[in-house]
Amino acid sequence: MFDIIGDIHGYIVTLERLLQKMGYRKTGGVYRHPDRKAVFVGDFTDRGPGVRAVLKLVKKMVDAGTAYAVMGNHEFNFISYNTYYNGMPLREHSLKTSRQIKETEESFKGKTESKKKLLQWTQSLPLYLEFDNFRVIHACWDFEYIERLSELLPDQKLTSEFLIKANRVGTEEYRIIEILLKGKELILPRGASYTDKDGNNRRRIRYQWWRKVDAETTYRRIAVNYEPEIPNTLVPLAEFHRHVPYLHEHKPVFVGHYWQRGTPRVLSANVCCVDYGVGKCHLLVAYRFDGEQTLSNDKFIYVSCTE
Ligand SMILES: [Mn+2]
Repeated sequence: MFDIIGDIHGYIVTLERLLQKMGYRKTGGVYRHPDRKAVFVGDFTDRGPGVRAVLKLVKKMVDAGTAYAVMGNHEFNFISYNTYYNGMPLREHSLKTSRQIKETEESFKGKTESKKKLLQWTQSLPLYLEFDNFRVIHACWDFEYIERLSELLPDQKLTSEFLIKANRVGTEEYRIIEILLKGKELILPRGASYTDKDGNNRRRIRYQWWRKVDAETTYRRIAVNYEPEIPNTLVPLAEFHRHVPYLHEHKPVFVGHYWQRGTPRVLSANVCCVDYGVGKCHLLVAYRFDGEQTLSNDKFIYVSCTE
């Protein structure tokens, strides 16, 4: 069976502690478990001190068949920042983007060959995984966009052409990456805003794409993370014209990305987020999945970050 592991963001020591706590042992330079496999939900890079080591560890496990991994939005940005087209990087090198990727770039200082190899491997990661009885994606399982993606990229690997288009606002490729790797958002009514965990003033909320919505749905109640400043006013139903809830009869789906707080708990009977914001005293979390259709809060395992 499978251990689905949340966003790591360069915290290598914490990752090794979680793997050991779950019974994985390093043999022949690779972590493995006698009868389980790990599944990583992406976001290996940025923030922590050991980005290169995390990428190496995960790649070794995937290459040896002891783990699976999907791409997160931070890997997408890492690739785009380091890919040039007509002499320009696909993701601009502004103060903001350079600050976001600082720890990742630093971990590769003087390691040009290693960076090239790991960038190539990162670009080969699938955007989603579908198993017999569960699914994995970094942020949002949307049937329509996943079908469209599988038409555009039949073998699931990001091509240069797709990557170029996906960095251009307004293209279908851009939209696919936004939805699958960053989730769905709603723009707040005119004049409304709130302050997020990093102190940024925001006019958009990430919303619970898996939920059923109706005429009573408010911005505050449908937001993924509760913030008292989000207005409790009704969301016009027209905002949900493309909304398809993730019904309970669908296979369980595991995501990262959403930086949950408190004691780990499932988002619904068949939707589970394993991102608890590792770093700054938060948790690195895994869900130990044994094929159940109804997920349980008892199956989380975690370590707190000490790096
Ligand atoms: Mn993310």
